Amino acid sequence: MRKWLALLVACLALGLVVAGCGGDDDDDGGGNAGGGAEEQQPAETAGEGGGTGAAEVSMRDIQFEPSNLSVKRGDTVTWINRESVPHDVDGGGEGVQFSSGPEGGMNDGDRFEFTFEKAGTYDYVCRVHAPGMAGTVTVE
Ligand code: CU1
Repeated sequence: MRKWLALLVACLALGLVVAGCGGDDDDDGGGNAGGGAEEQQPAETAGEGGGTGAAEVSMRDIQFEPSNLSVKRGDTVTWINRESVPHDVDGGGEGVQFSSGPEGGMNDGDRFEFTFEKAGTYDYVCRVHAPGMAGTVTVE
């Protein structure tokens, strides 16, 4: 009776080891397949005159990042507040004004988008932290 029990325990132990190895093999196969399936599509190239581009400015550490940005005519710039300090975007140039709204109206995670249709230089500030928190968008 004891021999039979020992054999049963041995079989169970062996079974666990085999099952463990099988699981590892499955994981490896899945990982390889996942890596091979990842294909990077080439970035969409802007047509003549641009107009489909997008750029992002983060508001972090009481600064715009990047504070100097160059885009093409028709590009949309998105400002995103990435900290718990309230900010805003307010400025203009070339006879065009843009504003995210009330002073300090952008909270953590809030976004403001503006599409630049006219070439030129646009200066803007965060009214809460001006003049230290300022930026420029150059539209080509
Ligand atoms: Cu600010």
